[in-house]
Amino acid sequence: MVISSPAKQFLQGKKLNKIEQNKAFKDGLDVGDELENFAQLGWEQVDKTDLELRLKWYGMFWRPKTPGKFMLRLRIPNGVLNSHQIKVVASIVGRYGEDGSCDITTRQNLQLRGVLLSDLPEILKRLEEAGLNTIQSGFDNPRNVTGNPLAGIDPLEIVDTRPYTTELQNFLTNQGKGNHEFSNLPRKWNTAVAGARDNFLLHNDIIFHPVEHDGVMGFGVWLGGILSSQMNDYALPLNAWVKPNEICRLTGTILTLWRDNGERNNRPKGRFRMYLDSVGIEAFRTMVVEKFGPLTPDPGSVFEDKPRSFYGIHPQKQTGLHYAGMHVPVGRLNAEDLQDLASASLNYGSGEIRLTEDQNIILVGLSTTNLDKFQADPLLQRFPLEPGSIAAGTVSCTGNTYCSFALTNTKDQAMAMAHELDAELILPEEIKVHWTGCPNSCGQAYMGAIGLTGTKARAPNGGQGMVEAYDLSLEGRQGPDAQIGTLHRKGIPGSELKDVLRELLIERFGAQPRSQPKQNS
Ligand code: SRM
Ligand code: SF4
Repeated sequence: MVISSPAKQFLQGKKLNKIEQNKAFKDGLDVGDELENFAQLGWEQVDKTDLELRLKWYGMFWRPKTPGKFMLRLRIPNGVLNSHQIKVVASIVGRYGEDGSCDITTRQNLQLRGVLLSDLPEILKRLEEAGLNTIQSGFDNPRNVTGNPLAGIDPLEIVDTRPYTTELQNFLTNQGKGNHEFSNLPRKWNTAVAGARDNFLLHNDIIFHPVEHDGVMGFGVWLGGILSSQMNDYALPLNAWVKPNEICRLTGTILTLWRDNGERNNRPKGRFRMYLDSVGIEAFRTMVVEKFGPLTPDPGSVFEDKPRSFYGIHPQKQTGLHYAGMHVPVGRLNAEDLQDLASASLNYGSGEIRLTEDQNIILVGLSTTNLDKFQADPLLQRFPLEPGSIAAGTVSCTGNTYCSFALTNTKDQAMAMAHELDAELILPEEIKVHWTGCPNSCGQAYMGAIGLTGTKARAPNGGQGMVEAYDLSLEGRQGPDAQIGTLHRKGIPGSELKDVLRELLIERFGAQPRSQPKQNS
């Protein structure tokens, strides 16, 4: 086995699965010099492994469902976008007509659809000019760094997470140029920084949670959150506290330990959490200390408050300014939507938008004098400030329109279900319903009060063959009494799902049938 670069000596002597062999033979970042050539050749002529694997290091995902029309995943640390960036994304998506669209992802990020390989070099250039990036956003790389969506405007914030999410992104990606130190990890790596007591991010591989020690603000460190087909669990405390200027070095230390020692043969066992469990958190802490130096014990970083709902208009910490939480049904936007949102952010706010992990948006910097005009804008019919309780908490992964792992059409079904159930039921509060099209759990099913994981089941009522179905989990929670959901029922055929959900919502979540079904607009 030829190992491509001296930096990859950590692979020497290890048993490598097929994917690892391909990564070792040629690093994903190495296709960077070939993008112009690929664009000219066309996808049919590009080496299959470069096309289907290595292009992901540049955010470009081959879609077997739509051959030749790629998905392009950006990196948007902390989910902060300005109106110019939104317009650039709109114009990229817009050129692909019906094929072009954009999804807000469960990592506070955007993915563009319909992208042609011939356009990639020019698109990357335009994104870079706008201060956006796609580098190492997929596969065995450090993913988009998430933070408090209200960073810098949050009346309840402990620290503004933006400088830290940006610093971490720059560290992990070598200022967006691509970082060979972390371009060949055993699997993906998720980083997050909390900024307020209710920022719940324990599903990430590393979480920095703000807490003071001896009057100095720093971060408690939590490790090993995972949602996957193999296991679902929240992060464990490392019992370590670091100063803000140490977060990158600590992340680098931990990443290097896992990169060098993690599983490279049995791919499902390659995730950081499996490595952490195999070593044990205490022993791992000792390994970190050996490389990093002494660690201060965590003075008590805990996730104290239940996550807030962002919907509606709320005061910012800046007097006279407000933010507006708007619902984007299952996070899907087209070019016109993006243009309209960019215009609204300029007309009413400071020209900035935030993306949330729940696949919604927050408009920032609305002055009191603009609120009436804003509330009368027809845009709010598309992206309401007060969606129904079920729509409000609905999160969905991509599903079978574009994802070849998907066993179900999550986004369309999630949207239709929320619409119908909100029309029939009144709930006392917003409820988290997380839909995911397969056990990979991109839609974070086990974090939801109700989690729906796509599967196949026998057709009901003696029908022929297999049909789309869902495994249903319950009682996933974020906040102080956090817990991962537990499986409640397996294989509910799609045609029976609505009745099952309706009954559960009434019995367990205090839903009341409306006397007259609500007329949804
Ligand atoms: Fe994911 C793979 C979509 C967040 C766990 N994920 C995929 C792929 C790339 C599979 C593929 O090639 O088709 C999906 C692309 C479909 C498409 O065309 O859009 C995909 N994942 C997504 C997104 C878009 C879901 C969404 O609709 O929001 C999210 C993109 C985030 C981003 O911007 O970077 C997304 N994926 C997640 C999350 C949630 C999170 O990060 O908080 C998880 C669970 C958390 C975790 O990783 O622990 C997640 N995705 C996976 C896995 C399972 C990993 C595992 O260890 O088993 C896979 C499969 C894999 O990696 O082999 C996967
Ligand atoms: Fe695709 Fe499965 Fe992820 Fe949904 S959960 S986007 S179906 S890989």
